Amino acid sequence: AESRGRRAEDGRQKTEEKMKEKIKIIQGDITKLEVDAIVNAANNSLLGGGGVDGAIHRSAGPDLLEETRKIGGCPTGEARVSGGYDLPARWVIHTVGPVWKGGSQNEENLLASCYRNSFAAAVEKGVKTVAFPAVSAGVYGFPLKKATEIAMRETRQFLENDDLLDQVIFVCFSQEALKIYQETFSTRITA
Ligand code: AR6
Repeated sequence: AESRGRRAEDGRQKTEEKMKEKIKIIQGDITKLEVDAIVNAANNSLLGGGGVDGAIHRSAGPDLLEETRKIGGCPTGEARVSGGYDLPARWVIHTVGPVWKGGSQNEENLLASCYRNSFAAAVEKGVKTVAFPAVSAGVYGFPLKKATEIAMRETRQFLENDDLLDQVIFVCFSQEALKIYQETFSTRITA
């Protein structure tokens, strides 16, 4: 029983080391990152909008809109991939988060699906490094702390079962978001 306990503890430590190595939390503008893919917090039309979506379309240039027009939209909780065009990132993974309506409209599961489907899309393209904004936590009103917990949980689950990604970067726009992400990382990932 003692060695079983030790093995379980070794396993936990290994997971923790892997998470610390692969997950990075930074403050900044996601459009500036030289990663294989950045995730966009899009809307169902995929035709652009405000927030991070607007910033991504502005930096990528009009060819992005031309491609997303052809994709023809995306249901909430799913993800679609386009090129990055003038962005430093090679790919944009467009995911559509839920609008927060108080929590009784399946919002948490839909947001978890955004992360799962974005990871699946990243794997499909052979991406090694991917950056996420706080999907749904802006205009769509999802409480940031709760959104962060879902993001961390899904990322941990993915990284535990898959060795295809080298780096997952959470990009926080504000200092406040940075603090929440860092706190959630210490309680959810390395606790
Ligand atoms: N880099 C990183 N994060 C950013 C950036 C940036 N350049 N700009 C904003 N954020 P939001 P949502 C943060 O509103 O809530 C659009 O109109 C921001 O501070 O962009 O999913 C779409 O077209 C926040 O923490 O996305 C949809 O209609 C996070 O990104 C709708 O907004 C997400 O905020 C989607 O709303």
